[in-house]
Amino acid sequence: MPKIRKVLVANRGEIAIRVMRTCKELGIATVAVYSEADRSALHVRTADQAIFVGPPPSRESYLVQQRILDAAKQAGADAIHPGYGFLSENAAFVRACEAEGLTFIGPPASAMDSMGEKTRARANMIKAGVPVVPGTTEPIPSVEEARAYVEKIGFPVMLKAAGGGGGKGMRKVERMEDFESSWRAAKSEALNAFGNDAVYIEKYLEKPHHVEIQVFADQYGNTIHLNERECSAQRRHQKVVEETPSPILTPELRAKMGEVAVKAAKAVNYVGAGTVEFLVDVHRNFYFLEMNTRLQVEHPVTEWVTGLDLVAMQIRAAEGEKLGLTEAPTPRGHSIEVRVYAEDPSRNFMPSPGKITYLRVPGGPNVRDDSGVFPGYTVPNVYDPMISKLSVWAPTRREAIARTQRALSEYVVKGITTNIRYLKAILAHPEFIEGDYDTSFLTRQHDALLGVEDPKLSEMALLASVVHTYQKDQKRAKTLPAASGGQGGGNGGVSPWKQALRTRR
Ligand code: MV4
Repeated sequence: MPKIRKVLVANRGEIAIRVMRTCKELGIATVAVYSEADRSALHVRTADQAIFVGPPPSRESYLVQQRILDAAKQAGADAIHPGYGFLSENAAFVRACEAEGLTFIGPPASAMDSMGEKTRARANMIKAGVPVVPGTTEPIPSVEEARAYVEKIGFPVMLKAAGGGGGKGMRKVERMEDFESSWRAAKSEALNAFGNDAVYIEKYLEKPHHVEIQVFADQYGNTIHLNERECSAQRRHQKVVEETPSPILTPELRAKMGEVAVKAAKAVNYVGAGTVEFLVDVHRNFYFLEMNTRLQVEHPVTEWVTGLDLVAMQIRAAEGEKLGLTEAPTPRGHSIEVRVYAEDPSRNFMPSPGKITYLRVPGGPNVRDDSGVFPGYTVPNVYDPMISKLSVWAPTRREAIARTQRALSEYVVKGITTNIRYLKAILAHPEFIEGDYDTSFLTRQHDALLGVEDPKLSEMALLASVVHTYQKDQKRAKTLPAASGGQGGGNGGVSPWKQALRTRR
């Protein structure tokens, strides 16, 4: 198989830049694609060459397969790296690349087919001996049959869309009275999100942890795992903080989950970088949830503790090189990643696009900032508002938390609102520091993490400011000639504490 000499990166933002960085180190030329909204984006400036692919909406640019293929041919690229999202898990696109003689840097289309549809993936995993969450392996054809099944397994249950994962078309149901309306809601949401209204049923797991295993395979069936990532800090099925090792895994559980993840990957003849997601329940039983057939956002934490470059490994695997490793490297130290978003936590995390007028990026020992922005850049409102992933390494978890806090305190973004304060609050929260936070953590601690004012503290602050103002006025009254109206400094004789209350309320 020939070496890859020129890669078209079919993505934007930080991940496009991440992929190009490794390409450069390997002496591989890079081609960016960009939409109308990304003319001045950093990934365009980072690439050796850039090709326009259409209007701002990704449906009309980054997702148009033929435009991406045409761009690759026009540039003379021999391979396409899809990043994450967009076309990265689209089996039809993989086949189209192959038909055009382009190397797709990722798994084969057949592996995507085996894992893309959730009920099929569950059936495949059961056949391979991988534990899945108890439930059905077929979509349920009617609400009557669904009810009958739930009578058998008991409440609570989770209705899930067969067409895709990520929490869309998902409904928890606790009582038969709610079943029919939840069933309808799940079906219509599933149809909306995936164009497929098929829904299946799982037993509901209480307060599970989300732990995922990174796997890697070459084209010759050599498959290993690269340990886990703890991803339980999520809100609305968006990961916010990821870390490795997971504070809840023992070496035994890690080995067991790693072995099962390798079994899952082998069962679908996986090639390249993939992730097997598990839910871990309170008894530390683990169940297959889904497999992500792509390089994931949070891959840097795995790179930190293994010392590997996952993008370089993807490229070598695509070139047909044999995997150098025969087993999981023992993870070294601890790594944490936080996702920096252009969003306003105090306004229900509404995206906050706009111009970055000032930017200071953290640095120093063992700090990595995977960013897609620069000072003067305008964050567009048509794409995901994640502007950077900040990741750190330290010998221990405690030190990694301290280092993340230190790095976050160096981060200054002006002109737009970010979630940086929210991230600091998560890392300072006793439940996070304790290390046993489950997937309900961010929802349960919503108010505490937003720094919703403690009424007692704000009353104290008010009192302090009143006393301060009063003392200042007293001092001025002694040193300066009296202002008109006498005491109170020209405020019509209104006492300072009343003034303070007026301005506050
Ligand atoms: C579950 C579950 C409890 N029981 N399935 C959410 C996203 C999707 N990937 C699967 N999800 C869940 N599936 C059963 N049978 C709880 C969740 C869940 C969750 C999972 C991972 C991370 C965050 C979460 C937040 C709420 C619910």
